[in-house]
Amino acid sequence: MKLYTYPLTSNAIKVSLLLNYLQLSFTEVLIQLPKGEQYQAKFKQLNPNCSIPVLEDEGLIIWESNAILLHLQEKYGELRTPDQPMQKVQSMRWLCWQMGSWNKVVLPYAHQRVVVPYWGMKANESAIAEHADSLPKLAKILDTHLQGHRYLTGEDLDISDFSLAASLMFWQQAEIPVQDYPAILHWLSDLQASDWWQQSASQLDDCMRSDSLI
Ligand SMILES: N[C@@H](CCC(=O)N[C@@H](CS)C(=O)NCC(=O)O)C(=O)O
Repeated sequence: MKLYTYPLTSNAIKVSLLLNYLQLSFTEVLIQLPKGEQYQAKFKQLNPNCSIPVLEDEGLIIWESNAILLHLQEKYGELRTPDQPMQKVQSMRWLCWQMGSWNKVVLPYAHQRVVVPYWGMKANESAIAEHADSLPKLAKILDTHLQGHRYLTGEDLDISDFSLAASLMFWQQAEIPVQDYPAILHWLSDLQASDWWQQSASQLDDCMRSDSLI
């Protein structure tokens, strides 16, 4: 299994979290986004969108990070039992919400305040401000839901947890304003305490310290 990735982005982090959770071994192929490697013809053949992450698994090429999570869960995770169809629907709902609503608002924080400075450039705060007004509404929806559930689809960890929590990996450093949403923080600290989260966080930390992502 090969993962084409640039580990410092939340769409890549969510895949790394799940791979570590499932304890799957894979070869990481670094696509240097700051050098524009995503536009090279060879990579474009894998993903015509010119974006990471891309998973190659036994000849199957999968792009779109949430589709990768779904594939890993279906092939290597515990399959959902047929008597829980609503859990699958709930999972899909949160995955759609993450990609369609949450990402647009939350992703710019870490990108502008962590990734861009790491590349030696100045954060563009207006890219954050463009959607920042929507954050309280979305955070409230997530927080209210989590008040009644340990994880997004109930008592069991789900791929939608990986998908949404990945974007909060750098929430303090990026000053993503979720500090007033106790259920989000509780859910996040539960995830952060796990071995697989710690493993992904420390792999990311090692990459950043070695300057291998520039
Ligand atoms: N919806 C896609 C988004 C992929 C995406 O935008 N990836 C970014 C990094 S998070 C990327 O590769 N950007 C490169 C570029 O835009 O040039 C997914 O979830 O996989």
